[in-house]
Amino acid sequence: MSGSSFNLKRRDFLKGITAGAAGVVVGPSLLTASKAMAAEAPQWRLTGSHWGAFRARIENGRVAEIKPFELDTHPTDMLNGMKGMIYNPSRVRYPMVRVDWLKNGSKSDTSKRGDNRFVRVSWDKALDLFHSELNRVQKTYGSSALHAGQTGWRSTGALHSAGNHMQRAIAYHGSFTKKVGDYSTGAGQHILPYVLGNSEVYAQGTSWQHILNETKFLVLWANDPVKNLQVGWNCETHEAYPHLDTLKAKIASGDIRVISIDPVATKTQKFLGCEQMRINPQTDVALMMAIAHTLATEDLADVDFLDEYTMGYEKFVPYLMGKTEDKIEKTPEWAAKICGVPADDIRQLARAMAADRTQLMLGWCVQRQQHGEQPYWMAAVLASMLGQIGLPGGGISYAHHYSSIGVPSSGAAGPGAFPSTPDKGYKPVYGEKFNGFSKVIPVARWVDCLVNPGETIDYNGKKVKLPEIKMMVFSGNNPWHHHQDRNRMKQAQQSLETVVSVDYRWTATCRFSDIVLPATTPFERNDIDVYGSYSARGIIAMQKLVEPQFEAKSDFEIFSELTKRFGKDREYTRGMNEMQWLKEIYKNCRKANKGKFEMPEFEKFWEEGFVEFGKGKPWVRHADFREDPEEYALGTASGLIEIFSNKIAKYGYNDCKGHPMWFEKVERSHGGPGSDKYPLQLQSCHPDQRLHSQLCESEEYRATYTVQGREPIYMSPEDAKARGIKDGDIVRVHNDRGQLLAGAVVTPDYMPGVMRIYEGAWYGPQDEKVGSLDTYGDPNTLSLDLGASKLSQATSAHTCIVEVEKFAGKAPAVTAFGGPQEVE
Ligand code: PGD
Ligand code: PGD
Ligand code: 6MO
Repeated sequence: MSGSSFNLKRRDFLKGITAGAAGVVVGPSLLTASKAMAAEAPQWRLTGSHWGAFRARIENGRVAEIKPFELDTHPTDMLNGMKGMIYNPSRVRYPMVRVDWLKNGSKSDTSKRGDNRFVRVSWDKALDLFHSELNRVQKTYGSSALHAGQTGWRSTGALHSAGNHMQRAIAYHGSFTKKVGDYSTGAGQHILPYVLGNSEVYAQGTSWQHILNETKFLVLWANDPVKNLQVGWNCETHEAYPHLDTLKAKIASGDIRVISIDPVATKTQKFLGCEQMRINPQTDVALMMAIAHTLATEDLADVDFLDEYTMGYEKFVPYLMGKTEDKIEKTPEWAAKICGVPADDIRQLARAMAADRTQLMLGWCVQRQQHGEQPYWMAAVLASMLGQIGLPGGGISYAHHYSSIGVPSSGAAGPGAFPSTPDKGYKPVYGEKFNGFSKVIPVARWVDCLVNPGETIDYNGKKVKLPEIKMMVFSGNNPWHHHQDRNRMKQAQQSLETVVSVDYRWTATCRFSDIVLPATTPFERNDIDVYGSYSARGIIAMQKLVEPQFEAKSDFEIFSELTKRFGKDREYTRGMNEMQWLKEIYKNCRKANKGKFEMPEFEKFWEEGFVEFGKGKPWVRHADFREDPEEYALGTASGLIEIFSNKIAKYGYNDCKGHPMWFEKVERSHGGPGSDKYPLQLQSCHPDQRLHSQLCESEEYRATYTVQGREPIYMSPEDAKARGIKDGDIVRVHNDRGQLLAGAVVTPDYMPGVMRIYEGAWYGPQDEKVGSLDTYGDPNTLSLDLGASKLSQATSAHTCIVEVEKFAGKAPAVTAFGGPQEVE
C-alpha cells in the first residue's frame, strides 16, 4: 500500500534495529521475534495500540522515537501522531472541578456548564465529591437517575479497559442505567439477526484468500477498507493490507473486477484503481431495488437458492413489482431519478452481478442513517437472489473493512478482560431502584432521556420508558464527539445535576462536565493484549513507556480509590495490583490454550514481549448453512434467510416493515426533502488520520491536515465555484441545528452536492450558549439526532443536509484545544 511514511519492509526494519547482532534469522516465528527483541538496546520498549504495535525509544524518561513492530508490514501513518498523544497542551493534568459546581454542587447554574472555567483540586477532594454525589443520587432518586453505561473506544489492553473499570466500580456502589447497541452498527446489528440469524457486523468473514482466488466481481458498497483498516478494536496487525495489494494486482491483470458504489472516490478506490459508481447519498435502497427488479424480470434470480435457503420472497416480489401499497414498480427508471445512476447502468450492474462469482462487501456508513436497517436487509435479499451465499468468494459480507476481518483466525484464545461487572454474590451499597423506568436504553437515545424523561418509545419489539437521569459518568468514551446535534445536547444536558468525566485529554466532554479526573494514556501503564482482534495472531505485552504525566492515574487506580470510599476496594481489585492482574490474565489465557498453543511462563513472555500463534486456515462464511440448511440452520425464526420477517411485520412499525422497502428520509440532498433550503449532504465519515476524536489533540500531526488551523471540509469543485469558495478558504457550514467553521479542501473526489467533515473533530464552541459558533469544525454540530427507526433506535448521523458559505471577516480563534481556564 502506498501513502504511508511508515511503509517499511519488515526486513529493512530488522536490519536497522539489529545492526551488530549477527546471526539473527528473519522469519515470522516466536523465536525470531524474541531474538530480535533481545538484540535491542534496553531503552526500546514494545507496546500495542488501536493503531498497531510499535517500539518506542525512551530517553530521559520521555518517548523520543517510535518504530513500527517488525511483524507489521503495513503500519499506519497515524503512528506519526503517537508521541503527540502523550505530550500535548490538551492533556488533563490534575483533577478539576467546574467553578460554579464547586461552589453550589448539584444546585449549580448548569447553563454555565461549558464555560470551561475550572478549579484544580486534590485527588482526595475530587474523589470525595464523586463519591458523595453517587450517594446523593442513589438516595434521592434511585438507580434510574444515574447513567454510567455509555462506552466507547477506550484504549486497547485487557486490564486497563476504561469502561470496564467505571462500570464494575460503580456497580459495587449501586445500580445504574445501561445501554444496548453501539454507534457503529446500531441499525445493522438489529436488523441482521432477523434476516441472517447473526449480527454479521462483528462476525468473522470469508477469508481474503478465497475472495482473491474465486471472486470475479467484487462490489465495495459504501466501503473504504484502505482507510478504515488502519485501526482495530484490539492491537491492530494490518494483516488485510497484503491482500489488498494482491487485489490491486489482480484488477490490473484483469482477473477480477471491482466497483466502489459510493458518492466519493474513496482512498480504496484510488489505491486499487477500480471502477466507481457515484450514487446520491441515502438512496442505496432505491438502487438495490432496481437491481432486484432487473434480476427478477430478466430471469437472472437463482430460484433454486431462493426456494431452498430463504423464506418470504413471494411476499417481497409484489412490492418490487408495484402491486402493493405504494403501487410503484421499482424499475431502473424509477430508481435512476432517486439515486442518480442511469437506468442502463443499473441493468448492466445487475447483469454483471449475476454473470459470475460475485461478492458484495458492505461498509457501515449506509446504516448510520435514518432507515439504516433497509440497505442491509435489501443487500441480503440481493445476495439471496444471486444465490451465492456460502460459496467461496461469493455472497455478502458486512465487515471486511473492520479490524482485519477476513484474515483467518488462529483459533487461539486471547487474554480475557478485566471484568465489567462485579463478582458473583456481590452486595452493592445501594439496592436497585428503577422506579418503573427501563434499566437499559438504546445507546443513542440518552439525550432523548434528558429531553423527554418518562416518555415511552418503541424499540425492537419492546417498549422502553426513558429514565429521568440526573447524573452521568463518562470514561473511555467521548459523547461530545460521538453523539449528534450539539445544540440539542447542550440544552438537554442542563437538566443534569452532575457530570463526571475520566479522560486523559481535555475533550469537549470534559469541558461540559463538573468533575474531571485525569487518566493515564495507554503508554503510562503496563498491560497485555491480543495481537489481531479477529486473527488472534499472538499476545503482546504493552510495556509502560513513561511514568504517568502530571497527576494522571490509571482507571484501575482511580476506581480502586473510589471503591475504597465505600469499602469495596478489596472486592473490586480482588486484592491484586496491576502486575498481579496481568499475571492472572496471562495464566488464564495460557490455560485456555494449553495443548493447542504453546505459551511460555509469564516472566519470559513479559521479557520478550510477544507470543506468536501462527496463521489460521482460510474459511468461508455460511458454507455450512449452504451445505446443510437444516443441520446448520441460521439463528432466524425460520432457520432460513428471511426476506420477509413475520416478527418484524407483527411489530407494526411504520418505519421498518415485514420486508425491505424504500423509505424517503426526513432530509436528503439531491432533490430530497429539505434540499431546497439545504442542498448539500454532509457526510461525517471515519477519519483517515484519527481514530474518532483520538489523535486530534496530537498537535504536530493535526497540523498535517488542518486548513488555517480548522478541520477540513471536502467539497466538489462545482459546489465550491457556485459559492465563490476557493481551496484553503475558511467557510461557515450551517443548517437549522447549528453552525461551524471549517477549512475548504476542493477536490474532484467529491460529487456535486456531497461534502465531508470527518467525525471526531473536536468541538470548540465560541461560548457555552446554545447555538454558538463551533470554531474548529465538529460535524456533530450539524448532524441529526433521530432514531434510525423504531426497530433499532440507532444513530442517524449521516442523515444531514447543510449549506456552506465563504466566511467573511476575521475568524474567531479555535477554542477546542489547550484545556480549561484555570481559576484559583
Ligand atoms: P473516541 O473519540 O474514540 O470516540 O465514539 P467514542 O466515544 O468511542 O472516544 C474515546 C475516549 O476515550 C477518548 O476521549 C479517549 O481519550 C478516551 N480514552 C482512551 N483511553 C482511555 C483510558 O484508558 N481511560 C480513560 N478514562 N479514557 C480513555 C465513537 C463513535 O462515534 C463510533 S464507534 C461511531 S461508529 C460513530 N460514528 C459517527 C459518525 O460516523 N458520524 C458522526 N457524525 N458521529 C459519529 N459518532 C460515533
Ligand atoms: P466510513 O468511512 O464512515 O466507514 O466504517 P464505515 O464503513 O462506517 O464510510 C464508508 C464509506 O461510506 C465512505 O466512503 C462514504 O463515502 C460512504 N457513504 C456514506 N454515505 C453513503 C451513502 O449514502 N451511500 C453509499 N453508497 N455510500 C455512502 C466505520 C468503522 O471504521 C467504525 S464504526 C469504526 S468505530 C472505526 N473507526 C475508524 C476511524 O475512526 N478511523 C480510521 N482510520 N478507521 C476506522 N475504522 C473503523
Ligand atoms: Mo464505530
